[in-house]
Amino acid sequence: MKVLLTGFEPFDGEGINPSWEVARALDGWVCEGATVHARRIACVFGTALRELDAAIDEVQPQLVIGIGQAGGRSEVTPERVAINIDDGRICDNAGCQPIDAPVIAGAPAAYFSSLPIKAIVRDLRAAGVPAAVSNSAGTFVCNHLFFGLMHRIATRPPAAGVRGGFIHIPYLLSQAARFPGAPGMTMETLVVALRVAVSTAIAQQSDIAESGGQLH
Ligand code: PCA
Repeated sequence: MKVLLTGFEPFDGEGINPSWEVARALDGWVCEGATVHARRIACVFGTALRELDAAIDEVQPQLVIGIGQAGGRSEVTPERVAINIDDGRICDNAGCQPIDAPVIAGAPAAYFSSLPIKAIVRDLRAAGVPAAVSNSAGTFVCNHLFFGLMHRIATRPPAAGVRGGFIHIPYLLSQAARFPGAPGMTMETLVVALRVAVSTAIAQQSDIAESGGQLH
């Protein structure tokens, strides 16, 4: 089994993006027989989806977890839903700022994550990591990537039983230090968090495989 973990390049004037730092820290990690493959994605509308498509074609994963920075959040937050809207509060890294545009014209309004988001939150908290389900991934490039991922899984499954979703993570402490009052987490905590999320998602995959594809 292969797991694709994506992280984003820095954006909005930051020099670092914890999502890529944590993804690449887990590159090559073997969890319950599954190997993690990390890929860095541009923080650019459109390009991000082309890079995701190429990574899925190359890796052929059974599980895809996108990771993104959510500056200001104090918890690790598995996202429940991706919506079919691009609406940039700021420009992306190519200077584009779509407003009220669909991610994919003609696609459904929204897709739900197929990760076990409640189980991930439970296991994160048990591991001592502050966590909560989030009901909005925003309308910037993270939601764009999440929506594109779920649309691809729904319409062009790379393999039977592929599951996917998105997890937002807080600033690293070094970033938070530049915004007084903003919460942050250590790299160590973020690495633990993503290890827990991946292993909980894999455990769910194994349960599904053993039950012949039926969720229970
Ligand atoms: N966070 C942004 C885009 C890239 C990232 O890491 C977002 O939440 O949309």
